[in-house]
Amino acid sequence: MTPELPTPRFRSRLHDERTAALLGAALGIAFTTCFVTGLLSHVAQDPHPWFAWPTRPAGLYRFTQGLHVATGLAAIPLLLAKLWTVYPQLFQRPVVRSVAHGIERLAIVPLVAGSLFMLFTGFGNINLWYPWPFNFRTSHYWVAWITIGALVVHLGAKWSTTRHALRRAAPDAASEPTSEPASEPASEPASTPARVDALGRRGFLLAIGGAAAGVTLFTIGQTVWPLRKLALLAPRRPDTGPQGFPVNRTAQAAGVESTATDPEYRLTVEGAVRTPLSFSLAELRALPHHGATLPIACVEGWSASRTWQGIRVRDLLARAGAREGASVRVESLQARFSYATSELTAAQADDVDTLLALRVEGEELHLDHGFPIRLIAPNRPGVEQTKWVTRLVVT
Ligand SMILES: Nc1nc2c(c(=O)[nH]1)N[C@H]1C(S)=C(S)[C@@H](COP(=O)(O)O)O[C@H]1N2
Ligand SMILES: [Mo]
Repeated sequence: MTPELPTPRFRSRLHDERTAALLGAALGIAFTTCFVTGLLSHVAQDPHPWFAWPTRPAGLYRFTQGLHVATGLAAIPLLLAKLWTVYPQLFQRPVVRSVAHGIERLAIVPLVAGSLFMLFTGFGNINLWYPWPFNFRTSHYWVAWITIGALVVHLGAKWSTTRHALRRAAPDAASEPTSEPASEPASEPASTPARVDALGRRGFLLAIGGAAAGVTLFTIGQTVWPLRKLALLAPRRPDTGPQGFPVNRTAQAAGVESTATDPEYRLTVEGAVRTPLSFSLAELRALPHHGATLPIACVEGWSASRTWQGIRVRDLLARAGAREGASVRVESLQARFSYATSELTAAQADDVDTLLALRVEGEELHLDHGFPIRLIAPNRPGVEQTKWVTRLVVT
């Protein structure tokens, strides 16, 4: 087998193939899960003509997006450890041994750069921290494809090495000789990282596995309710905020404090309808109400399930004489913001649990949760659960 260790400087077993293979396998699983759940999130947000994101199960998006953020976060310590394990290969000589080897090494560039980009931008996004000039969603989406493409090339190139390294029983630390490089630059000082070496591979992997598990344990409570008290590292706790659950954008930040509390407030139903409708808040309160227990599942990974009471969108559509199979644009009082409106597909508009909610857990909605009314519908990304709704446009 070709030696992977280029210089005596990197004799540490933490840089060997088995360590790299184990971390690589863990990363492969995390990245694949993160990629698939990320694609689902895009499908859920941009309806595709050939794939309708279902309205049931109601908590599906909560699960897939919770998994997306959890696997992305767990991948951060794994990726840093993996990069540290394999960085000696940067000094491998000759730089390129063959065409296949050249392609394999070239694919490392988009793989490493893409992975760092994905984890960094994702981490920034869940903290509502955007220290970059480009659009998060578009770049996070396209770089994901580049990264996963590079990962496929990398897996193809490393498949047999990895399998071999994983199959081999963990060798005894004292007896196994470190593979020697074919050519070694004599000038390299032999400075073994002794402290880490003493830790051994098992200790290193345990520490990294522990870090990944710890990150998961201390953030997953943002979406797994029983673990909410442990969500110490998560930017949001699902039980914190007005009425006991989080707010992403307050009424003040959205600039709707006065319009939402204006006595002249009205909800209108217009567009492709036989009878356009218009209601005051008092009239909305007098309409038949229904209850539904549904989560808000933010794309940033937190979620909170609540029991909402409000008016069924399908009832309003029937009253307005909308055709069967109509879709609906839901508009907020909020101006000039890409998420101030959202679309309901025909299936979503027709669902018995798609509500314009006036109340949550029996209380009138807090202004920051969308007073006087907000949209809440099953299996929708949180960003599409529009607050401060003032108009339904039927299409
Ligand atoms: N009009 C409007 N609606 C909105 C938002 C917004 O910024 N403006 N934020 C959305 C996002 S990103 C989420 S996760 C939920 C949060 O709902 P909550 O504040 O009631 O918890 O509201 C959604 N509805
Ligand atoms: Mo959100």
